[in-house]
Amino acid sequence: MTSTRIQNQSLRARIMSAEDAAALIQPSTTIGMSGFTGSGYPKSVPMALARRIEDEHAAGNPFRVRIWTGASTGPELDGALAKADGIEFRLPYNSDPVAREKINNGEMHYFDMHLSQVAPMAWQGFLGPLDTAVVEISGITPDGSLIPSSSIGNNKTWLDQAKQIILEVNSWQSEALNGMHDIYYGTALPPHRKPIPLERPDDRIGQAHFQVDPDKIVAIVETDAPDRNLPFADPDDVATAIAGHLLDFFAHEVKVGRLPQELLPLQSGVGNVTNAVLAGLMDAPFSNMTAYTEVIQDGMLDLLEAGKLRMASATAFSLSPDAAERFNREASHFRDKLILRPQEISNHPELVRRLGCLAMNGLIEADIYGNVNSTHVMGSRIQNGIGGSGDFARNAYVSIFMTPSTAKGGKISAIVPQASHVDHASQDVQVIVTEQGIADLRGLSPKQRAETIIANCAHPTYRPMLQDYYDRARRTSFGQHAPNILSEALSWHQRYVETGSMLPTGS
Ligand code: 0RQ
Repeated sequence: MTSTRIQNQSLRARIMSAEDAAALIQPSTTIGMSGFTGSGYPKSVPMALARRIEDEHAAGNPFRVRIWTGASTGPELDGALAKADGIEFRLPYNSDPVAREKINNGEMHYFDMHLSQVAPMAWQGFLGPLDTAVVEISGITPDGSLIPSSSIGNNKTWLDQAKQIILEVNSWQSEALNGMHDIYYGTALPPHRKPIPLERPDDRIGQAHFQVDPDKIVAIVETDAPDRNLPFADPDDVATAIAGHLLDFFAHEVKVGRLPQELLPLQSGVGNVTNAVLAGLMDAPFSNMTAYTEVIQDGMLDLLEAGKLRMASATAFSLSPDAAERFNREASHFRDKLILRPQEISNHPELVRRLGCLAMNGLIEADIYGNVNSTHVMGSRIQNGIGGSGDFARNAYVSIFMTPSTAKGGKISAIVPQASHVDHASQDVQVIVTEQGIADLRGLSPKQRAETIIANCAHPTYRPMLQDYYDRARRTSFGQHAPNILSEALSWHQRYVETGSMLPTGS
């Protein structure tokens, strides 16, 4: 097959098989791959590379590579390469279960970092040289410009920095993606940085296509394969209750004049709870809303179609299979309402602060003072990574974290005396929501925060235990600003590690 997607004649000469392209990648080199929340990642070359690595390992030859991406990818990339034991080092975000296991077994290095900082850090030189870019695109124009795919992520930076480029042209991606992207080429390192000229979520400040040096393109592989696209569960009672509390909070903020009727640009993490919030917004009394976020989920397509959401800016899609099919069918309808940007722009602290985003993210655990752990189970096992939650939380107009009040069938409390790892310091956490209720922490001292979180967010099984801890800390703590009992602060986690439950034995 030679796809009509490749319209530049001279580049057509570089079409080859995934195996031949993978053979151009050397052991111990660094590869910048496309991909963000399971969309727009290369699907064919990584699998061919994984097969090659397996063959080399079988022959007794070491072969591992360093992988950089935008965020999470799919089983064909992280899954296949991790299974082949082919990843020596990975950044900046991973949700693949096989890779997660390797990281937690200590077999793979993982640098979990703020997504807005990846491209700047690559330019600063801290990450080392980039040998190869493997980037999925949806087409090549006659003049050799590259039409991006369903995510942008760090692709601009990988294409600019890599010594050689391998492209995957995926004809599964809708042709209507052409024109939806806004690639900003104006970033620079200090002292040459300029303000980013974006004042509204719908501003376009860049260009629709990537420009690359054609001499660096060493291979083009044609594919026709869907993105990862995991199905979402219908919101359960817990997710619906969390969404209800949050939507009541927004209505209240509008009523008292702290938020406009159309709210402020929404940022929404991925997962079932945030999808339930988006579903709830369908019936909520807000219209003409906008989103300035990382990912476009199913719920956003519904809101766009219903006219509740005016437009959405992100760096990637994260759609269920049904929604992906619908998007591909109706992409031209959505085209003028969606903008995909590089992640250093979609997540840029300057822009998040200027636009006043409403940041809504998930958490693993929060402590009674509102320090939030988004990443490490029991302080040591990585779940996914901080992703963009830090980019948004610190700079948002309102920084909201949402979670069921318990995990693992009630064996774990999401509200604990002390977080076993902190991603978001209490100063960056303004509102916590569980199915039990909402804690508005703005303007509160640590003790006021603790009383509000225990009363409003803790599960009834754990609430008396938290209250008891706090009451005793009020009597015995070294300091009375944020009272704690150091010898006990992490005892709930220790109990879980030892017994499989945070509940005292016998209870
Ligand atoms: O594990 O599937 O093995 O049961 O964590 O938890 O409840 O399904 O919730 O999918 O919303 O994920 C914080 C991980 C929440 C996510 C986190 C276990 C739980 C389950 C998932 P199992 P749920 P969610 C934009 C913003 C950081 C990145 C971010 C996340 C699994 O929101 O990765 O915000 N955030 N990005 O059982 C032990 C606890 C637990 C726990 C949950 N207290 N202890 N396990 N789990 N709480 C997106 C991007 O940046 C790309």
